[in-house]
Amino acid sequence: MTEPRFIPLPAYRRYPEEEMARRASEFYEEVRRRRTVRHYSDRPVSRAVIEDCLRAAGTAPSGANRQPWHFVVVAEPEVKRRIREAAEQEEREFYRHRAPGDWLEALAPLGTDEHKPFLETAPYLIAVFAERYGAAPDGGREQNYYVTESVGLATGLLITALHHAGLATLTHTPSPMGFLNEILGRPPNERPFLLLVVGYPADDAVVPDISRKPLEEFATFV
Ligand code: IYR
Repeated sequence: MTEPRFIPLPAYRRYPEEEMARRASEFYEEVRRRRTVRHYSDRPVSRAVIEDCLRAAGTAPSGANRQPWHFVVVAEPEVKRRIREAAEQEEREFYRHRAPGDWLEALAPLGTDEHKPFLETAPYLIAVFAERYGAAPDGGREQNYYVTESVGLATGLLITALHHAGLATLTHTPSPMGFLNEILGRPPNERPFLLLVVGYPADDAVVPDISRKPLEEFATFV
């Protein structure tokens, strides 16, 4: 058994209560401005910004600290084109045949369909993969834990970091997404989790007129 090693908690900051309240409220004001965007500008985005946002994502807590995520950042137009082609093929099936009526009804307020031009317009697609198992030092399989939860937490941080930097995102989940392994050359232990579209919103971007639940509806204090 490996013995645990401990260090004093590094870099923790305790704020005076007033400042804490102000920070909490300001953060909420910042994140509530985030909207999922489906209309993108082709304006380039600095790779260094994407790298920092990925570093932020990589600070997420994970089961047994396995950090079971891998992010593939796609900027190459030909690769984006192939991803769009494969995604639209799946989406056509979804919207025309696979989706049950109640699912289509639930999506109706969003106005989505099988056309995904943003997969080529936006400067970056970030394919998020979940490492179902890792490689042990002896070449065998190393079990990962709470993989979906861990990758979800990292992706949430990534979306928040990108928003904080002034970029728009779209959480896109073509289903099934196996084509991402093939196009991006990822190994079979990595399960595609979602595809994040990243860039500046188009000048004429519009978003669905939908609202968020008030706190009382989604939180209970006992
Ligand atoms: N993957 C499809 C359908 C879709 C599903 C859900 I759940 C959404 O919140 C939005 C869309 C698409 O991307 O169009």
